[in-house]
Amino acid sequence: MAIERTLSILKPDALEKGAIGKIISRFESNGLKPVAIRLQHLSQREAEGFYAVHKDRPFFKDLVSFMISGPVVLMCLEGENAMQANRDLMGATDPKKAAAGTIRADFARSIDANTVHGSDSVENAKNEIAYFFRATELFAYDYKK
Ligand code: IDP
Ligand code: MG
Repeated sequence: MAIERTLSILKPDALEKGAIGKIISRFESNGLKPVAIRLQHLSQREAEGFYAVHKDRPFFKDLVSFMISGPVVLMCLEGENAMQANRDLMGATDPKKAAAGTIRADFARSIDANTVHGSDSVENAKNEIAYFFRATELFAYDYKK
């Protein structure tokens, strides 16, 4: 299987709860290595741009206001099958429907405050990583060592 990269965002509720360490630990113990990490308070423009695909959905306004309600942790994760591996660890969008043991089942309180974002395709992952990180900010692990 190929080494892939995906974008993860720990949403404001993750920081509010003091849960970022526990969540990052789940990534690390499941073969997902951070290759870039930054804590940032997104502006409205940045959040709207990131979620532009959802701009016509009824929840768009609430989603953007939640995402700028506090700082987030932006991360590029790398590992085998990273996009799907991250989605599996996250669980379903609605925490009520998320499988037991997933991040959203364990930490999220609602579909709005659902703790984590993860890219949903390898193609989208490339664009989402480039939206927040310059190529020079991504650490290149040497897997031959
Ligand atoms: P995902 O985060 O699991 O990929 P998306 O469908 O891409 O889910 O939606 C982006 C975000 O928008 C979700 O994480 C969630 O916070 C919010 N969202 C999605 N659907 C709803 C909804 O029906 N009501 C309220 N918020 C929603
Ligand atoms: Mg999505």
